[in-house]
Amino acid sequence: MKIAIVCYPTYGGSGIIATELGLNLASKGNKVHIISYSTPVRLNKFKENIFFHNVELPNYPLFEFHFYTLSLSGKIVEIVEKENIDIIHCHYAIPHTISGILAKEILEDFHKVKVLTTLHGTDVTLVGTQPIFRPLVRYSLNKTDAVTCVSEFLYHSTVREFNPVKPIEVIHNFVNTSLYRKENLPELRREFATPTQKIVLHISNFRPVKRVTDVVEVFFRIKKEIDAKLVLVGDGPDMPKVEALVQKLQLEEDVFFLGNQISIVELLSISDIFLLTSEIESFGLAVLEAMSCEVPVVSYNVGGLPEIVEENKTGYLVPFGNIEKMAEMSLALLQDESKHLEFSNNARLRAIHKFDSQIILEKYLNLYSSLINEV
Ligand code: GMT
Repeated sequence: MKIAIVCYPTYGGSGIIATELGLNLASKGNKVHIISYSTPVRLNKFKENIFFHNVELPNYPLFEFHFYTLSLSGKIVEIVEKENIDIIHCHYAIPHTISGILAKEILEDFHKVKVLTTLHGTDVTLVGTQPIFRPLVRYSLNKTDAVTCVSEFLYHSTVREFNPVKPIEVIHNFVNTSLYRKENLPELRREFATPTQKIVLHISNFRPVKRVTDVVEVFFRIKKEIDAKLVLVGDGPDMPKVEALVQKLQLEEDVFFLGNQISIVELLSISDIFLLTSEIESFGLAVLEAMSCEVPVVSYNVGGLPEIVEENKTGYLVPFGNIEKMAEMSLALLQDESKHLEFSNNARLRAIHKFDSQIILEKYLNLYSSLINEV
């Protein structure tokens, strides 16, 4: 099959899933063309059958603002024609599906192509519900040839918000469990902690929805009971608030700010627990990556997280905003070695049996085939 994948390139789950899907499809002999405004972070080395196409933004005195949606449409038209594409797979509705639908309409008389939309979360829950975008998301959902959601939670939110005419399939996000597996890295661990100290990890894009200050508050409470270090990976608008809180709580010696990191397997491999404090999370890809590397997760019980984290087996889900409870459950894991080991094993097994890339890839391949064969 020949597939064009349209996605965001930056540090965010939708771009990561889109790129990993592309890499998996390419490894099975499909031709994959990734279209975005810069090279996605996980497309960092040459791989057979996968190509990147950059969307250029035209400069003209009249165009005070860039027309990304239109430029993207133009690029999709070019690639579909040149590469004889079967499916345009748009990750995140705004603006990718709009551009995909426009490209399909432009090509209508001479090249038949299908548009598939994968909704990732905030394209429905936050961006999609803004009055300015709501009609655009509704249009996207009704005009695209098929829609998938990355969790049951997102499926129900989409039906509730948009009541779309087309059936929606849930295809969960995935992880390559062969690549995301715990490595033995004692030297790296020593750079962060002594053998008796515990390592608490958080990875996100530091946007308000992630509530990273809650992570610091939870760590502050953990630290009162046991010797531990907090490793923060990522960057974003809330970073100054997080830094200020670390200072206020006098945790400077115990918190590592690592910024954006391309390879996180090593950091997951040396961590004891993963904390996620988002107020909403349609899936929470970082949580799945942690589980695949045997790291138990403590998060708020929101969005699609209960579909991934199994309460009292692979981690704990605590009521939203309850920092005390999150600290208590984190300590329950960090202070009980046999429970920690049991949860670590359970987490890895759940990632392998339910969310491995090979299982999920089959679902996408079946959907692509049924779309191509549809008249
Ligand atoms: O949060 C966003 O707006 C970005 C978006 C993305 O592009 O990474 O995140 C969403 O998609 C991810 C991949 O499917 C999910 O793992 C995240 O849970 C989801 N974010 C939210 O629902 C807040």
